[in-house]
Amino acid sequence: MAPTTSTSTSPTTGLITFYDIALAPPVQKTACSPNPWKTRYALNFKKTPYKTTWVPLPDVSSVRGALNIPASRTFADGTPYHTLPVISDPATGRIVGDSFEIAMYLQEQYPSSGAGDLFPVQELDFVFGQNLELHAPIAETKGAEGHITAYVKFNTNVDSAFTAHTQLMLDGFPFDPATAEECKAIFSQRVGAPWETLGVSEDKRGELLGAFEEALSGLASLYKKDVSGPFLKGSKASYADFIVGGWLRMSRGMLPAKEWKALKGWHDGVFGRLDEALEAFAQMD
Ligand SMILES: N[C@@H](CCC(=O)N[C@@H](CS)C(=O)NCC(=O)O)C(=O)O
Repeated sequence: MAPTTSTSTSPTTGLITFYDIALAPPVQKTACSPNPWKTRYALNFKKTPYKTTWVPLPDVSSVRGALNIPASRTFADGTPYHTLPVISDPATGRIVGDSFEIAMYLQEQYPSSGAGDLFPVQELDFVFGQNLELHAPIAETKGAEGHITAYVKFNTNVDSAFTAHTQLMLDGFPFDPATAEECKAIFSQRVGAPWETLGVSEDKRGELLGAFEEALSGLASLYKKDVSGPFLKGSKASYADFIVGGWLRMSRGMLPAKEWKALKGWHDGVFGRLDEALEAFAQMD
């Protein structure tokens, strides 16, 4: 996969632009796309000044296309899948269009900014064994080296563990009423089934929630290694926490309230504590 970055010819000064997906207004309250959240956490951790551009879901392809960067995902039939987040950094002229590559870019470009190292050395041996058949497979980021490859693997496995259960969240998708029908049609077309049939009915939720809790047990064990918490490395957050935290934001924003409350309590409450602690890196402009 080609790196999802480009360099324009004339770097200038100014704020980084961070492109996130606009859902129902007020967008700051409903933002719950996991990959953009990983980036927001990373930007706030680094304290790199930025400005958010909110992009309506149906406009993601055209906005990204205008930035001249390749798609970071591919649909199962081989066509490009244009996604956010993207950041554009006028200080270097770089435009980066994949959440993991953005984190690596920030670490490389701003090594000691803010809270310091996004990628401290640590054991991240969480594996989600299930093989997912997705309409747009999850790709492993290329270009990472050394100990950062453990973070890449962790990212892929955490993405898979949550993605396997996002069906539970579909009925709570906070569509912007202005584009809801258009978005539902796009999603329906991707999976080849009407939107209304994609959620999970009341009688089947218990079983799938049980599987979700079980899927997160290995991840929870990692969190319990340093019992001081709330992060994997105790009081020091790292990009691994932001990966999990991005998905917790989606869970918080889209699961029915009582199921989100249950998730926060699973495995002795490690995920609830993590989500709360990540408020320190959740500021929006
Ligand atoms: N590998 C990419 C994946 C990004 C991704 O899947 N973004 C989703 C939101 S979390 C998206 O933009 N979806 C737009 C759509 O489904 O139309 C990354 O890590 O940035």
